[in-house]
Amino acid sequence: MIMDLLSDAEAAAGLVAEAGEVTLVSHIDADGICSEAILSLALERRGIPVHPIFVRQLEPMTMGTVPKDRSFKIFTDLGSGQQNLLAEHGLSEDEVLILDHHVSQPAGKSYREVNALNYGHGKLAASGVAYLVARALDPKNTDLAKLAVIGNVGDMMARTDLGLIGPSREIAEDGVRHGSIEVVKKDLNCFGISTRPVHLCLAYSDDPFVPGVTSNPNGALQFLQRLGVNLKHPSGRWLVWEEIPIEEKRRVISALAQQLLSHGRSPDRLLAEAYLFPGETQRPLRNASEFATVLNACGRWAKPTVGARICRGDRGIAFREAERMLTHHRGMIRDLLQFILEKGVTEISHLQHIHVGDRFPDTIIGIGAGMALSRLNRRKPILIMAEMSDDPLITKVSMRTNEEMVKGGTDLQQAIVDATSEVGGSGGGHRIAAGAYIPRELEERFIHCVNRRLECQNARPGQDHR
Ligand SMILES: [Mn+2]
Repeated sequence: MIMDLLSDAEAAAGLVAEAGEVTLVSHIDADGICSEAILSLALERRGIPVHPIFVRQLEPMTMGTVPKDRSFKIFTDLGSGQQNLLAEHGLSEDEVLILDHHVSQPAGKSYREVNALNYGHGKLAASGVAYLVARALDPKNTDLAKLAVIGNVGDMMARTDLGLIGPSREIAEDGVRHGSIEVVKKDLNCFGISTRPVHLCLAYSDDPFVPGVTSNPNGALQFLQRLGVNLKHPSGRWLVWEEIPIEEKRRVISALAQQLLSHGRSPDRLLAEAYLFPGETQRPLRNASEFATVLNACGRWAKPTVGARICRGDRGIAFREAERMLTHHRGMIRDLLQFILEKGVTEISHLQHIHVGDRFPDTIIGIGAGMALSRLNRRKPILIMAEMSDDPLITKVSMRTNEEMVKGGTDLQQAIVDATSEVGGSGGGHRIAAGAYIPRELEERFIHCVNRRLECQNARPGQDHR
């Protein structure tokens, strides 16, 4: 049966419109925070009271925060995979709506669900689904397209294809028509175009890996100086990529392409589509990926509601609090990166792994691992483990790989799901980044299970394909 995403979003909007009051349960990451903001704003505009609840994951303990009352329960960016918990909690089919993009696991009851995956859309995050429902509720809600784009970019929906595709791309077009989004078709595929000094922006980016520039701030600085690019503002501060004149941007891009080609590497991933918000005065909020990072920092430091207020337009108290969290977040990640590089990873046949114990919060280990990977063996995924502060029997696992390995057949989501089915625990994610919670005493076995899976995925391990 071919299901139609838009008509199901309309049906969902019909359900929502009839609700007397709503309890909205959402995830704490950028996609979850944007999903919450989109739906809450759309509901408030109709005069429907909303009570939002943010959870790190939906499990028996957090289900306890979902009230057993007469409110209509909407789950965003979670719920599809935990329908058994909803049923155990005693939620009936007519009081629940799930808007999600994680693999659906029906459990007895047939809860109403709009899940991008069920329509064959692998690149539409929950905030995109929430937006389609909000737009069906009232066409005026197209001002919320910006939040959907932030959520989608935050969930890496634009990563593999170097831009949003399908329904999420159309949502970005809504934002362009509304005037809140500017789409730059061929911008530098780089994080930090609105906040980082240009040489650091280049040095900290590893997709693609540019020899002499990536992970090499001094090399990047010299590279730009040789091109005669003006890197400083008359006041003496560093310019950011966004501020560089277009002719100089072109010069940098073609020099980077040359650099890649001269090292026998492909310039395919040098450019990507960027989603800018010209109306924003605060630099970290001027493009989708940096806005998403601000929201993720709020979520990871247990302040999702601060992110939610920023989504609603707060550029005062909430934004300043988020900035402090971001500074703290970056400092912590820098320490983690240094720790990984100094302690060193253990390399086995198809992956490299490290355990950070209780030194770092489990919510940031994946980011640190991703950053460390470009300075380690780039042909093997990294697996990082941390103790869970609230449960000593559980270990949090994060894995990261890069686009080159994904192209070669690596699929971390599959490897992690298969390994958890053997060892126990739960896991999921994407090809390029995945995570799991596993029993602590089975760490070693888990590592070897994942290693075996990766071996199957890549028939010619450790060989140079270049
Ligand atoms: Mn999501």
